[in-house]
Amino acid sequence: MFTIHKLATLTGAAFLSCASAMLTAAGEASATAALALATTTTTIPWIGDYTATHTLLPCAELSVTATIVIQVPISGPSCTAIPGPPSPDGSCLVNPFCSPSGLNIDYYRNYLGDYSRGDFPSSYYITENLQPLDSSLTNRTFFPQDDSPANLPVVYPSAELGTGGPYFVGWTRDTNGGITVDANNFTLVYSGFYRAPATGTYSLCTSADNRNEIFFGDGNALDCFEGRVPTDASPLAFSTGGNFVNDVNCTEVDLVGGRYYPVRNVYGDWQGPSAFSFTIQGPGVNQTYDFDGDVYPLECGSFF
Ligand SMILES: *[C@@H]1O[C@H](CO)[C@@H](O)[C@H](O)[C@H]1NC(C)=O
Ligand SMILES: *[C@@H]1O[C@H](CO)[C@@H](O)[C@H](O)[C@H]1NC(C)=O
Ligand SMILES: *[C@@H]1O[C@H](CO)[C@@H](O)[C@H](O)[C@H]1NC(C)=O
Ligand SMILES: *[C@@H]1O[C@H](CO)[C@@H](O)[C@H](O)[C@H]1NC(C)=O
Ligand SMILES: [Ca+2]
Repeated sequence: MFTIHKLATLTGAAFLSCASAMLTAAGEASATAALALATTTTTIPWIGDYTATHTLLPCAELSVTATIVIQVPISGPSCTAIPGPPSPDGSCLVNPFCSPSGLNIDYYRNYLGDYSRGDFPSSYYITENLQPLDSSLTNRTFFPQDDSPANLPVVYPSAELGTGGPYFVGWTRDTNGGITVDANNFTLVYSGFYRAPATGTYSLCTSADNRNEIFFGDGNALDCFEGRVPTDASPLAFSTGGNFVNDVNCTEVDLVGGRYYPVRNVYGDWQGPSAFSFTIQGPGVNQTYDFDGDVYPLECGSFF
């Protein structure tokens, strides 16, 4: 099947040769040749699915005139494949003119002891309708392990945690996209689209102090139709860490080259030192957390 963007209708007996021939939807060269011979050309813009095979009759069977409909696919900006459907492979439609300016990174409030500790849900930033404290773009999904500061005043703001919940006043750290956070406790959401460079099986891996959840694909990272982010999705993988031990967890996904897959990482640090890594490895792609040229912000999505 094939999405038709333009139909050219040709009328005229001159076009028909004595040989039998088949014109198919993909035959752009045939379509061009046919246009050159046409006596009448009518172009009708049309969006929809239409699979066509037209058989030209031998001369002996010809009546005086005939009408041939030829499908002419729209030509893309640089001959890249026409984007596939949003599902079932999990990819979204993305504006093909959008440039890979990075993933969105949004910094949210995460009270000491909340997300990334226990079963506090990662969807809280949506269900509580939080506004980001800061937002930017980034091609990188990694920041290294840090340690608690030695010379800052300590308070214990959480009644529940008591002395188990020290808060170092004035402690900050750099993360990604130029965003500096309250290093004691914070949440970062990385979201956008990953354009798979090739078809094959990819491995998505993460480690975190204290927790990261990987959401990937249509209906999981976001809904490709409306762009809505689900609050009830289960992550494809998650990892937890702390006390300088951050184990890696991975998941595998089958991707089609050239398609755009929505991805969302919800990272949290509920207390103390922090660290984060999200990597992708695939066919011809070494494991990396640097995605220059391969990631697109949410605003590039074609939603309805
Ligand atoms: C960190 O936790 C403290 C205590 O709950 C809170 O006052 C502060 O707003 C939190 N910082 C962030 C960035 O969430
Ligand atoms: C890795 O994921 C499994 C579930 O798939 C989970 O039980 C385990 O706790 C995770 N490991 C870490 C370090 O979070
Ligand atoms: C992947 O890593 C190997 C070994 O370091 C290197 O030789 C190769 O060029 C890398 N491939 C890409 C696509 O970066
Ligand atoms: C991400 O990489 C692309 C391609 O190199 C670049 O154009 C873009 O400015 C980068 N974005 C950020 C936030 O660095
Ligand atoms: Ca921590």
